[in-house]
Amino acid sequence: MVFFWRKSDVEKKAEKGDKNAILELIKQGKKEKAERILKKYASEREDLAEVLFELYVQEGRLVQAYPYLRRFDGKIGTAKERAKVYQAVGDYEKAVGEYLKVGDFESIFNIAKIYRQLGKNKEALNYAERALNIVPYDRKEELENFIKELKSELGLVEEKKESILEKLKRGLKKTKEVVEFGVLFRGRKVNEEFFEELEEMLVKVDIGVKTAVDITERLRKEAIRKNIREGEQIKELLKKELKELLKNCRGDLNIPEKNGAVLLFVGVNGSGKTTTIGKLAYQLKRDGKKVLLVAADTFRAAAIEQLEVWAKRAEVDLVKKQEGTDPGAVVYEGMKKAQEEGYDVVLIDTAGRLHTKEPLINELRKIKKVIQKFDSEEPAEALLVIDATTGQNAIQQAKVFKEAIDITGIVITKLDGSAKGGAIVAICKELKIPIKLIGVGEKIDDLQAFDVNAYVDALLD
Ligand SMILES: Nc1nc2c(ncn2[C@@H]2O[C@H](COP(=O)(O)OP(=O)(O)O)[C@@H](O)[C@H]2O)c(=O)[nH]1
Ligand SMILES: [Mg+2]
Repeated sequence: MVFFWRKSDVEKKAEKGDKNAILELIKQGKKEKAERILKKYASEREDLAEVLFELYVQEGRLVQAYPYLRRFDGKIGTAKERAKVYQAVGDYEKAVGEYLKVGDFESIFNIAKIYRQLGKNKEALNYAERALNIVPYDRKEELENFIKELKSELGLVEEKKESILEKLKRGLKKTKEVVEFGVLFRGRKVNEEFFEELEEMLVKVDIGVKTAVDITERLRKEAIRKNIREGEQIKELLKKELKELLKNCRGDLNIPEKNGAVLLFVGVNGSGKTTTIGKLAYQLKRDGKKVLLVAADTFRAAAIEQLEVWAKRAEVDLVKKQEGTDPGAVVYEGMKKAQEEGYDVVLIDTAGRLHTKEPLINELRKIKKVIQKFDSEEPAEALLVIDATTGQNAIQQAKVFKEAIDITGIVITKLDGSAKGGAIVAICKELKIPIKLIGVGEKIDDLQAFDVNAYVDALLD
């Protein structure tokens, strides 16, 4: 609507509270006059309060707009205007409510900023991530920086997750430093010298002399038959050989779905039993299992304490008794607790003093007997833990433990600290027991299933 007023008429009518006249005054730029008139009526008349409210908002005088908003119970202005006013006076709850009604990028981002200001970083992150779905191109960087800062304040700075292969490569670093397969294969001509070097390297990584000689011999023949001249091609053949050799060397951990599945860990002192139990407990707990640790290595107090530290780290329960207690008695208590309190998995730590062979064997047999008093089908696994740095010597140790108890699987630890990453091949060939887990570091998530393809690729690439 367009009105043609004579100046005096406009002012007169405006003074009497005529809304159109007041709007005309504002249009003419006489905002101060309009404001003075509006203030006179605004506490009574909602339509004029709204005009005044909008006048204030447009001029950025948000605090002055607030009383009218309150007076009319949040019913004047647009949701966006109301949100801005509430935010300006610190009525954050109402501001968030109004911004949510608007729902555009700016509003959702503003909510995130409000929460951050209030120190509620989690909520802030939640809304910032919602805003990310609707962010216009030119605001993206700003929002992403905001999110980055929040995450870092929340301690959520995402460490890039290492893939299994990357972790394995890191784990095999030492082996690969000593024996540089990469250098051998890259750009080398395939001749007798090449095969001699290859054989030497295979021996060095401890896959076993006979295996090394056999494999090299097969590759020699293959190279002639297929007229192979490039090292890279031999690498692929060697990978195939090793994968074939290891094909039957892996196994999955057997944890039956029932109450009180038992995993018994045996192995010489220092092989990594306690550490492995800690890492595994953490994984099982993360998978939603109720896990109980049993400290049946009672020979030294420090061994019990070490398991206790891991139990805390993995946030699982622990059964322990005093140093020197009969391990059978600790296992008894653990099994009883597991049964009574419905634990899914029981991980039992044991002592492994090889120089006392007979007592060791008796102790393990007794532990097994105690377990079977509770459940004749257990233990589901008796895992022999082997330190990779001992290389093929581990095979001798394994024989002692096999005398005492049926070993159902092998855990190879410290692959990261060993230059003998190839010992897995020898151990597998010799013992014919599946390798179920490998340890590639001292951290809680440095334990993985044995993946033959990943292992061979990591060793040779
Ligand atoms: N680098 C490395 N160290 C390990 C690994 N597993 C265990 N260890 C270390 O080996 C040492 C002995 O381990 P421990 O669990 O106490 O062996 P246990 O005597 O068989 O219980 C500890 O210092 C562990 O931190 C592994 O996979 N990598
Ligand atoms: Mg231990």
